[in-house]
Amino acid sequence: MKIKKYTAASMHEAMKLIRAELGDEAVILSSKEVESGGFLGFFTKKKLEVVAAIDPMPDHKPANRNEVRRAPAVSLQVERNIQPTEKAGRSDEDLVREVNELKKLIKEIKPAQPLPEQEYPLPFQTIENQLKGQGVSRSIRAEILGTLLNEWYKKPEEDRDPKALLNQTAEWLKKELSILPVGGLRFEKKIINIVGPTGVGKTTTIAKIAAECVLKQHKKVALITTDTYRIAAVEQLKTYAKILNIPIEVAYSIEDFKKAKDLYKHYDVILVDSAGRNFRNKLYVEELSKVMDFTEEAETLLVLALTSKYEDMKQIIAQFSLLPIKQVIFTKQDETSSYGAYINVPLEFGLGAAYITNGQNVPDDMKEATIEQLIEPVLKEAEHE
Ligand SMILES: Nc1nc2c(ncn2[C@@H]2O[C@H](COP(=O)(O)OP(=O)(O)O)[C@@H](O)[C@H]2O)c(=O)[nH]1
Ligand SMILES: [Mg+2]
Repeated sequence: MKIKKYTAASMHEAMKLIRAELGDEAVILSSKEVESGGFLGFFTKKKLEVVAAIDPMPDHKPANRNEVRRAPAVSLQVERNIQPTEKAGRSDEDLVREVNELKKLIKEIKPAQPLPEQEYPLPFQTIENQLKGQGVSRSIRAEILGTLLNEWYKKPEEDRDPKALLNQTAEWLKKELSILPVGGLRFEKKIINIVGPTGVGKTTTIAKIAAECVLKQHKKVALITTDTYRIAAVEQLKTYAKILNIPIEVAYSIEDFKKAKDLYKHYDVILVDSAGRNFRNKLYVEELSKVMDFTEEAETLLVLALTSKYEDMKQIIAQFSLLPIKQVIFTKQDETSSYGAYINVPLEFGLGAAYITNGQNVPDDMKEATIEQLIEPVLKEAEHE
């Protein structure tokens, strides 16, 4: 094992130095921006410090996914270098020195530290730009790029194909999303609560789900609305109920809610609408609990509009985290061209996705979420004019 630190003006330059000295099998362990030169804090230059290593006996052991998640470009090599088989023929002193060297390195490496922006070698930079342009969060991008870089330098040169990187990114995302509940409602619970901030499309989406249940699945559907804040909101859902010829009850209190639930006990599905209000108001979610049922009998879906900023979405999710939510519904896909939330919300909050809505038309503008539908728009190359 040979580990070496390089300082260069750019990642490209560092790669050249590393390749010249350590060869193509070298692996990047970490990189960070450092300041160099200067006088009394003035005239300093930003440089890149890259730690690279070459393993004389590569064993191509696959990376441990969780370790990669914490420190993408680092863990693989550290893990491989404590393999006992590689230590044959070395003295204890060598081993102790190597372990100390590694310990020192690990301390220096900040977990999941992304490479400085605009500093990836060209084919990787293309992926970085695409993900960044779509609003995929910095830490997820760092994980993906770290994994791609590791895989790249593990391969013999003739097997490295820049065109395969996009596919590898898709595979990485697929694997990560596959452990989350992605897909439409299975209606295992009778009560479906729809919650979320104002104006995201809760009522419209309830009408779409109700129509799907009635028209396609021939289920017996009833509606309850707890959104009594605005008269217009009640009327809006009543109109959909009339069109679909299904019953609706208005619940002003938990007692009303329980009565309505009892009234509809022979129905297959009860869809429950709720008031939006300001998601910054902490009391709001507590108030919801006073008129809705969040017990085992019910499933609760959070509606998020893709037109919201991700920073706001994070606040919304935090606000609703008191409720037992496993899946979200993404609305207004048709009103944006930035889909990073499809990746950020599942991977950063462990939430699956049930539906995606893409227009105001009831019932047509809604589809069941699939892993492909979440990934494709994020990786779709920006259309050139
Ligand atoms: N473009 C677009 N508009 C939508 C979508 N879903 C809902 N809307 C519109 O968003 C507005 C608010 O919807 P509403 O269901 O009343 O939201 P709520 O306050 O969360 O119940 C209405 O004008 C809807 O027609 C969608 O997927 N795409
Ligand atoms: Mg509404």
